[in-house]
Amino acid sequence: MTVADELNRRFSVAGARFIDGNNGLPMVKIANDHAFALVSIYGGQILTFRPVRGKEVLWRSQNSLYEIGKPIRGGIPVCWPWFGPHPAEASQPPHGFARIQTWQVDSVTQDDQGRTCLTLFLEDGDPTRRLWPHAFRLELSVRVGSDLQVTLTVRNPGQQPLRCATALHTYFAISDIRRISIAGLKDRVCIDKMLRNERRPDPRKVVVFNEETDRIYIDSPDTCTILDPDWGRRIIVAKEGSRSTVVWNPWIMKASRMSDFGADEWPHMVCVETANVFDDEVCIAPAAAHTLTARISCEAGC
Ligand code: TA6
Repeated sequence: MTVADELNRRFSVAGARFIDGNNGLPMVKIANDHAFALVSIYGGQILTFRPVRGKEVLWRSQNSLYEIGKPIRGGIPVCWPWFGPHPAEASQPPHGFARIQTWQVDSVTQDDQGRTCLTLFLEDGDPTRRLWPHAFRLELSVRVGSDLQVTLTVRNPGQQPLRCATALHTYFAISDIRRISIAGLKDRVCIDKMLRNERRPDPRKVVVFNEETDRIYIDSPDTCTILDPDWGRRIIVAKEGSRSTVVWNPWIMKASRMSDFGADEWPHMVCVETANVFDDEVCIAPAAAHTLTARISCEAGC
């Protein structure tokens, strides 16, 4: 009996089925009246989301790896408890360890609107305490309807305050990075990682792309919209509990240096990440919790 078989035995709900996915990793395939989605239990990572009347919303590399201990390139990786390189130990996994651990399934249900609701969780254990000596519980709640709602809750069961960075590192599928723009970040202070983390407000009404772009917009709680005229669609990224927005495209050279990123894929993705990083890291009191939510929807037109 595989992990998927056991999960199907424990959780049986219309519109959701556990499968042995890529490389045998346990995943849950969701197909309801609103949308299709695929979620990897490994990493607690949403891999695809496609409304029944529309194109795929999330981007995933053709070269993604599906190996325990390595992150899956694409979808919505969970970056926690640090963002980017580990602040002190270069040997630690980038973007924390949550995306390279196998999570557990807490519940799978269908609500009264036919939306599929999945909750996964990850708790501290020997593998995580070797990397980060704190007790914690992460809960990822995914609601698949005509929009995709993702909520990450960080609980602090310990006796000491828990300081952490969090990001839903969402990869969006787009027509061409040189033809899209992102609205919602005007006048927000941006930390530009391409300019040695220089900080300055971005006065532009929309962010456009003509080179490698790696920017953290701090104190940016607003909804962002990806405007994609060639595909005639807008992707709306609304959020709660998030004060940072990270915008990334590796462009040609950086993409060519990543083995899990196809050489010709860089024009067809953009990351708009719902986060609390850098100045916006959160400090969670003992017995308290912090919740961050992204709500992703698509509209026709631009
Ligand atoms: O969110 C942007 C970023 O921090 C970039 O600097 C780049 O490293 C990207 O994340 C991907 O990181 P990964 O560890 O998934 O290759």
